[in-house]
Amino acid sequence: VSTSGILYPRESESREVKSLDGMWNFRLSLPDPLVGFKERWYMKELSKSGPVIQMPVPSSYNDVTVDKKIRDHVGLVWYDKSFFVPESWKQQGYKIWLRFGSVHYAAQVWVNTHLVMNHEIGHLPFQRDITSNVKFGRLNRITVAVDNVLLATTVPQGALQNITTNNGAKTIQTYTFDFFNYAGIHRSVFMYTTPVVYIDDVDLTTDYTEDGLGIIYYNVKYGGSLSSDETLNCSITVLNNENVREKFVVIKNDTEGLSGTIQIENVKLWWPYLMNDVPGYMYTLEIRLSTTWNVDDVYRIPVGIRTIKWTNTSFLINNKPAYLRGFGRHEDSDIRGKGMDYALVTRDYDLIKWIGANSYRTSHYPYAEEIMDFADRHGIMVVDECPSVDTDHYSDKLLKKHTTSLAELIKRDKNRPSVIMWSIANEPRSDHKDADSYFKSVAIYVKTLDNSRPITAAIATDVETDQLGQHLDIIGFNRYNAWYTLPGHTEIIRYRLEDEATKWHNKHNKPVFMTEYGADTLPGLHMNPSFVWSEEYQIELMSEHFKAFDTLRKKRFFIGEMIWNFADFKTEQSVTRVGGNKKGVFTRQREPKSSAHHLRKRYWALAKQL
Ligand code: GCB
Repeated sequence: VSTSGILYPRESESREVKSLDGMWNFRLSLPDPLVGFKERWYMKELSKSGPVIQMPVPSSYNDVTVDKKIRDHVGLVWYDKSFFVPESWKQQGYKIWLRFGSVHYAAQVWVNTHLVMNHEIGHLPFQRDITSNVKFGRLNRITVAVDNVLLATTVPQGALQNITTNNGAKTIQTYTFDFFNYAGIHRSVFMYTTPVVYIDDVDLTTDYTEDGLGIIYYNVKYGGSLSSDETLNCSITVLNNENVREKFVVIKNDTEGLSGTIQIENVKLWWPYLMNDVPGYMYTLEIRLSTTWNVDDVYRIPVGIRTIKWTNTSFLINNKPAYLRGFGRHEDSDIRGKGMDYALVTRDYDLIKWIGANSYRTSHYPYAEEIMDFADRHGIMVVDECPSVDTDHYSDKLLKKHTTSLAELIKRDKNRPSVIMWSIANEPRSDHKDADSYFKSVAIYVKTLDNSRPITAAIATDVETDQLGQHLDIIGFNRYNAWYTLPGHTEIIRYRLEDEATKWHNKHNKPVFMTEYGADTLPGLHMNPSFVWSEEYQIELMSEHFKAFDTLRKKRFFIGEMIWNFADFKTEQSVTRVGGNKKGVFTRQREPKSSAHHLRKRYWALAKQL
């Protein structure tokens, strides 16, 4: 893992940001998966290699066209785009960076025929200084090869299978996780500039005293090299949410580096939605780095001041116990697949607030930074999950990649007040004999990166055989009583749920929350009495869970409920999925099923009680 930072590109007096989103040239690597490498497609325009189509970025490529070959493609696809680098950027002596928010699953990037980046693991950003590869005042070209193949050593895991067809052998992708393996350039592509000596990374943690003093611990890291006769100065201005200056500090550049403490009187804390009149209060740190011979670099980073604590029975935010009312979700919608889309994100947060939720889990991979920004600003608590889902076939190689995904995630999201826990896995085969030492390593590693937040996971293994819970701070569990287990029998829910949650707590003496429960529901299917797949059944199943949750809440160790799922989403083709997974309380088009109204009553009632 590289030690440099991955700050989100923001323009400032010293930084220009240019979006490379839009239509890119696109083609599948066919018939030979490696033909693009053999014929070196990155040496010239992609359109010179053969026929291309136009593909939107950001977007998954799978559902944009009506071509099944594109939707179900296994292996490499190629993208390219031409763009200008202004001549003025050279005169100003800028460093030029190229940054991808996420390419799934693996990417190789060329700039003007030079290979500049290799990145594996989707859902996470990567960047590189490309100053020496660009041509100023002229047309430049980026070529990207994207591979969607998942194997036993990728995160998440998958396998290739050969099948025989009329036209001979064919390779298909298989995986056990329950969402479509969308691929492509999923998030925005930015080119941006910094001065030669620049703010590379910032670490922020926060605290406050009972008499209203807010405390920000900061550590600023710079990149680029100083000449021997050059000195470095750094200052931080804290602005409130009306952009009025609250504080100004000059940082000493001593042996400790650029680190220290800022105190803010009459602090306004960051509170979750419906826990305070002003949820999601954010200050801005305006960091200015000056050197003798270069232009100053200015970077503004939002910061919310709050504390997170946990005991063996509770989870506290600003020393107040918090009860999570939330969802498991997906980045998923019609046509764009996992492509980041501001209209969709805005609608989703509007629905989250309408329903009175205060939290969600980024099941089963990190979500776009733009989505996380909304969480910070609206006070929505996020259980931030790495892309490890259904982990099986434990190996050292897998462990390395799994921990890399967490390192990249924590580097990206460490300063976000909305992030309240790190989820290190969803439903791993944690009864496997190798799971114990594997997850012990993962958990220890995460603690070395961040010990200010608890770690959790969504466990599906039985309490008795699970090996993962012992390594967590907070236990999350997924259970489908009266769905996969005894479908139709909602009468088992209260007994089983109360029993199991209590067993989790008793085994580990840790707080427990339910990370998944739910029922597939076809909107518009009504049956009385309730029957599986009907809107009535989803409501009945939820009501029984609510009763169990209320009993459990009285026992104090139970800290939250997250229904599966926020909205319907696409999965692999299977006979148990009718047009995808239908456990959403909203449809895939983000309209409510009856269950959304039912959940809304509960979440608002809970919000008022607490
Ligand atoms: C689970 C998985 C989730 C699935 C869900 C289901 O346990 O964590 O990815 O979508 O069950 O609906 O089967």
